[in-house]
Amino acid sequence: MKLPIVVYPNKRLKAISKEVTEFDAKLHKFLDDMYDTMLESNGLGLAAIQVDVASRVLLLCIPDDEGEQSYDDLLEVINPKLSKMTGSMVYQEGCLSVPSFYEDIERYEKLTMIYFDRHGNEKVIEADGLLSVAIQHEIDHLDGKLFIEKLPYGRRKKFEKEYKKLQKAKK
Ligand code: QAP
Ligand code: CO
Repeated sequence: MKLPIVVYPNKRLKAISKEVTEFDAKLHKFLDDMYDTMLESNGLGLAAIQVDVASRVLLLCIPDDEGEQSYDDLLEVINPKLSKMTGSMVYQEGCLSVPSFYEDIERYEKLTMIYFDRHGNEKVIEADGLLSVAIQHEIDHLDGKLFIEKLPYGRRKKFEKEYKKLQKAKK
């Protein structure tokens, strides 16, 4: 079931999400609904707060070399913690909660993430490139942060102006 997406400037996106404690059927149904929502919206990542649930849950599904997204590459991430962040890279990011806007953002190039899967099993993954960038973007959501907050003052101003114009045109 597809869930409605919360979009900027909705203040719910600033909520600090809480750790998951129950790895039960309700969580599994929610993860399945998040997956439907992400795919139907053409996303490669989605955090729970983007569908108005303040839990430390996120999904990632990075397309392969042909640009295909497959269920086999789905990463369900619960209560993540980052370590061993190294290097830096710039990637043009977007966000389902900031529709039709893309900007270059600097992030760590490599990192290690410890997290739990849907059954409460602890996992470790080493990530670089797009996966590393996407992990950092989604974990920022769990802490109430959006990628546009990383823009320098001038570009942020330009964004606010263009975004307002776009929102008006949509109404
Ligand atoms: C986060 O973003 C991300 O504006 C996931 O009209 C993005 O899935 C991490 C999307 C880039 C790393 C690099 C955005 C779809 C999807 C839009 C997304 C839109 C339709 C964004
Ligand atoms: Co996002």
